[in-house]
Parts: sequence; C-alpha cells; structure tokens
Amino acid sequence: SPALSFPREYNAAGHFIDRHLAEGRGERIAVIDPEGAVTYAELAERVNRAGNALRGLGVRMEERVLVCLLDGRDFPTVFFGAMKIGAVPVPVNTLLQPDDYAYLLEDSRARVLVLSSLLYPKFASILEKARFVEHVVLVGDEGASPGRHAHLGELLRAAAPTLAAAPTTPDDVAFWLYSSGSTGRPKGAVHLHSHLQQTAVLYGERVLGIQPDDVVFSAAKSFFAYGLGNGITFPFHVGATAVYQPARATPDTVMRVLREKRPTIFYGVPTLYASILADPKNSRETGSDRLRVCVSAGEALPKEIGETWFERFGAHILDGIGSTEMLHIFMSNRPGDVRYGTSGRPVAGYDVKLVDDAGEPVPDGEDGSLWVRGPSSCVSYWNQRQKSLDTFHGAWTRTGDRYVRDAEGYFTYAGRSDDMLKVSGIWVSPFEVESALTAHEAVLEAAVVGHTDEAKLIKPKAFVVLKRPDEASPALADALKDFVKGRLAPYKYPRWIEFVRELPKTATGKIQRFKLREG
Ligand code: 3UK
Repeated sequence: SPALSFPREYNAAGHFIDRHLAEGRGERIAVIDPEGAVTYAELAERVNRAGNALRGLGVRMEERVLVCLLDGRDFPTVFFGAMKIGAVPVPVNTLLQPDDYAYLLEDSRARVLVLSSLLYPKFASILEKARFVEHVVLVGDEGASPGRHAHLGELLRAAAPTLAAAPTTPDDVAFWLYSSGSTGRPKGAVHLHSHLQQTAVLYGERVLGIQPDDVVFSAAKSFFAYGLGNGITFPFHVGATAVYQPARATPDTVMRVLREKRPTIFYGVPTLYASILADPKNSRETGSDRLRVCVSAGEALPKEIGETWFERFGAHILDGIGSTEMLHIFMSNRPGDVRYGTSGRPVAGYDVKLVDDAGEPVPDGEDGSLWVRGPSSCVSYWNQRQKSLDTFHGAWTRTGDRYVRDAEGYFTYAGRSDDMLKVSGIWVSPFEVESALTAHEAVLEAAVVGHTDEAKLIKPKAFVVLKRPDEASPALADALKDFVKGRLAPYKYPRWIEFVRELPKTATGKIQRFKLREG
C-alpha cells in the first residue's frame, strides 16, 4: 500500500470533520452519547463554534489548551475546535489527583483549561496557584457554577457557526498526550496534524477495515492515545458512528452499551475483557449481536481470554501493541490472522526491530529490545531533552519493551526493560506508589513490583518495611491500601501488601525491584 501524501496546507479538522459535509455525509450520525445523537453536520458546526469560542478567549495558534473531559460529544468538539484554529489541545487523564493537574498546567503552560464540571473538585485547590491559567471553561451541568467560570454551552451558543481552518501544515504541532515514565513526572508527547490520519489509515482502515456503517465503542477513554484513535479518529476517518460513555467502564456499563447500541467494533483492555468473562451470563446473546471485531491493547492479552471471548461473543479480539509516542497500534493481529498469546506482526507502514544491548539485531527465538519506526511517531517530549534523546533516535523510537520474534514473524511480548507496570492498560510507576506508601507514618520504606492475578494480568504488589515491624497486620495492610487510594489515581493502589524486614538493595542503596518479582 502506498505511503500517504498530504497537501502542504493541511488541518486535521478538515479531514476528520469538514470533509464529510463536502462529500455528502453531513446527515450521518457521528456521535451517540447519553444526550442523544449528533450528526456530522452538527458536529462540524459545534467544532467551528468551539474554535471561535477559544479564539474569543484569546487562544492563538500553537498555544496549548488543557482538556480534562469525560467522554461525550464535547470531547471531539473541543479537540477539533482547538486544532482547527491551529491551537494545541492537550487531553489529560481524568483519573488524576490535584497535584498531578498542577504539574500538567505548569508544564503545558495552557492559558485555557476545558474541564468537565464533575472533575472540578480535583482542580478547586490548585487553580489559584496555576500561574498560566487565565480561563477555565466548564463542561456539563450548567446549573452549577463553582468559581463562577465560563460554561462551554454558553460559549458555543454565543460563538459564530462558521470558521475557516488555520493554515497549518501536516508537520505542525496538533496535540500533545502525556505519558508516564519510571522516573519523574509525565512527559508531553508532541504530535503533528498528519499523525491522526496516518493511524486512521494504517491501522483503522487497513487492519480493522473500518467502514462507514460501523458503530464503534471504546471502553478506553478518549484522553488515552488508544481511545482517541478508537472512538474519534478511526470512525471519523470514514464517517462511521462512535458511542461515548462518560462513566467508568465496568462489566455492567459495557454490557449495557453492547446490548443497547449494538456496536460492530469494540475496543477494550485485557482486564476488562477478563472481568466481563468472569460473569457467565455475559455473551453475544446478552451483548451485541452485530459485533464483528474487538481490539485489545495497553498490555498483553492472555491467550485464554482471547479464546474464551471468541467462544462466548463470536468475534475475535485483535491484540496489538501501541504507545502514546507512536500514537496508536503499530504491531497487531489482524482479521483472519489471529495468534492468541502474540502481538501479531508489524502493521504495514511501520518497521520494527529487535536488538541486543549493543544495538545489534537478535536472532529469531531470542528476546530483544523493541524499536519501531513509522509516520505517526511523536517528534519529541516537550521540554525534556534528555528523555527525548534516550527514546527517539532519528526515525526510530525505543519502546522499552522486550519481545521475541518467531520464525514465522509473529512477536510475543517478553516484559519491560524498565520497572514500569501496565495496570488495566494504564501506566503505573512503582516509584510513585512507593512514594505514596512512604508518606504513611507507619512505613519506613517500600518497593512495588508487578504481580500476576488469577486472570494472568499484572497488578501492583508492595513489599513494605515498617518503622515498627511488630505492627504488621492485615488491618494495617488494608489501611495502607486505602491511604494510597486516597492519594493516587484509583488503579494505582497495591492489591497485595507483604510486610518484610528489609528490601534487597544495591551497594549504593538502590532498591533491586527485580529481586522481588516472581519467577
Ligand atoms: C504496553 C502492550 C503488550 C507496552 C496504547 C494502543 O498502551 C498504549 O500506550 P501507552 O503509552 O503504553 C505503551 C506501552 O504499553 N503495551 C501496549 N499494548 C500492548 N504490551 N501487548 C500489547 N498489546 O509496554 C507499550 O510500550 O499507555 C495502546 C494504542 C495506543 C496506545 N497509546
């Protein structure tokens, strides 16, 4: 398949939004959310109004707009509205804590924050100190007006319905997505206007085979790179319909969407597939009878989950690996070619290589570090020169993953080369959980590693040294779990706590987490 070419003047909003009107798809349904359906024509007008409203707040080309939104029609409205005026939307995780948001506002220097009203309490204590923020735009619940901030609904109504796209190029910065690392704060991965269409063609069109009559539902939210492709750019690339759900994805909420909206494509993470399967009632009969393909990413999908899902739901799960840096899936199983227990083969348009510590290629059957090259790679991390140098080497990106390639060219995941954990498909830094634990007055020190649960999925486990070792008890273990839950995003807390007398350390005092891992 030929590489894509872009005109020199190109704005992603033109491709994903305005093109549908020009090509006669304006009356098709773009979005279904709890408030109802939005056509492509209505969405295009909302995007224009949002762009004009942001401009009215003083946002100019290249300036960041922090977007902390639950899934719904306003997400693509603000995301494309900002890009259409050449500004840079920065969608962020809605599950974080005040201190995380203070950092993201400081690092991005966004002057406008677009925020779901429901998440306002997480920002209330930090907005005062956020020195770059000039405007907060609240979304949803127009009755409530904490801090007397503007409301998106009012701004949209007052804004003009037409807007010419800013004269961006395919190589202009379009949006950022933050990604966590094992040390330090999250890094803003800087993405360009062309990247969205690249992933929509290379993976959405050519692997998933997405069609205009598909109805898609992504349990992974739009602020993740995974969810952004799944539920926004892939369906909008062909004029298909996306179903959005603001609520957290649980087996019950997902089954309800499958039953009521009957999607043809479903995207999830392994933990969610496992928890849906844990209830024997859940099947194609109680779900979507139109499901034709499912996708899993974020962490490796255990073979048994894929096989059992196929038996019960009559659709295969395509496991594929993607990253925030590469924007979407670059290696994947594909329809008609599914090998459960593997991440499949490289997606056409991406090259991968497995190398040893000296950078030399490793032979098939041996594990090596995975590098990837392709047209959707972010250009760097914002304001992080050393971390960028460590990760981006010319056109190649070091993923930090280890893989084994077999003689037929299929790749099997073999773990991380750092201490990072994927929990329910989301990054967790052991260091962050350890810091939360040591903030508890009973704890001297702690080490956090991945531990596999019944479904063969990784969850955090903490080894804790107490200041007074004889205080160890199941009640204290529960109290420590609650303590962490109160300080960090909910998926990060240690599911198991083991009290130990000391932690394994190097001569220089660095915790040797690998000695605490199983196997
Ligand atoms: C791990 C996988 C094994 C791997 C993502 C699809 O997960 C996404 O992005 P993140 O930046 O994390 C990237 C890292 O997650 N991983 C992802 N998928 C798999 N490991 N099998 C898999 N199928 O460590 C990778 O380096 O959060 C996933 C699309 C877009 C994404 N950003």
